[in-house]
Amino acid sequence: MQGKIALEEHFAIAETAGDSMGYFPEPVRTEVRARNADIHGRRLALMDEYGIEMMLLSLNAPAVQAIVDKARAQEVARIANDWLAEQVAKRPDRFQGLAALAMQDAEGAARELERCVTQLGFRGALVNGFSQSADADAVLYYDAPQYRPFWATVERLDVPFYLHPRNPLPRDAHIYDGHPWLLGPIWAFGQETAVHALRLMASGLFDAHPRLQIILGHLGENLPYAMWRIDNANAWIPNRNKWPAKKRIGEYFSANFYLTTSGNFRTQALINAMLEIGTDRIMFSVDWPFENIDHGANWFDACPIGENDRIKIGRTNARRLFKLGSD
Ligand code: GRE
Ligand code: ZN
Repeated sequence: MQGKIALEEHFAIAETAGDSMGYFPEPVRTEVRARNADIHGRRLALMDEYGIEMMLLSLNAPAVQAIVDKARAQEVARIANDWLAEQVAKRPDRFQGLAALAMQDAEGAARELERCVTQLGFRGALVNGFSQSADADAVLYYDAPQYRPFWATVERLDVPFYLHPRNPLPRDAHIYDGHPWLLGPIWAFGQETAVHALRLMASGLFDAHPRLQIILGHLGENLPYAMWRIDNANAWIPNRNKWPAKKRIGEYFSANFYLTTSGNFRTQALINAMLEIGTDRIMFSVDWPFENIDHGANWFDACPIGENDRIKIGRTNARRLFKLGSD
């Protein structure tokens, strides 16, 4: 398919280039580092070759979220966003931006998002899971009350928020002791991100801000497969669990979430996601440079779904959500 849009596509700046490299032994590490640093060379050539008209670009992970010094986290986010704006300005027909945000400071993050959207023309934000903070060794999840004004800003600006994976901190990762292979993209990224998304759904955030739209990668971090059981297990025994939100968890999933195909190029998983959340809420992505454009595009272009669905998932859903034009 020509004209695809891909939206979980990363780059790195000098300050973040070393992040996550532990997952890539040589010689792939050198290759991924080079991919991360490139925008207009090989990346653009591969986009041409595999029918990707546009990438929405975002900083790599965990980057800003793992910087415990609040002021430094804000500085790195700003450096990355300014650099990204310069790259987008060179080829706005092929690249658009998603903002990095130092969520360590909810108010500052809202201000930076507003700057990125209104002054730099960015289309939304991509944040790498919880943020670390030096205060009391905290891990900050965004269902916490101090983030409500931030979410009000996201809703007012009418831009989507991509909740991208990161690993749990070592102190919270004992289940993986002796099995480090389970960390990162193999399992822990998805587990961590799915729980964060469920926290948002249960918190009442989407009752207060019903127009918020959260994007999850990797075909929903396994949530489409789990959604029925979550609500059913909570429904058949009265008063088993209580949460602040007014509706069933699945209702928020269907109304406030979009999924992308990043790094999960599997027809069976796509069809499950289509049945659970619907074709209007799934969008093509690769997860370059950590996954491969040829793997994602070759699978997607040939996977056995209807052509109307391919066009929606490959292009028009993203055009609508990110206000990229109506065709
Ligand atoms: C990512 O998407 O950010 C990522 C990493 C490291 C390994 C795989 C991966 O940061 O998808
Ligand atoms: Zn990614």
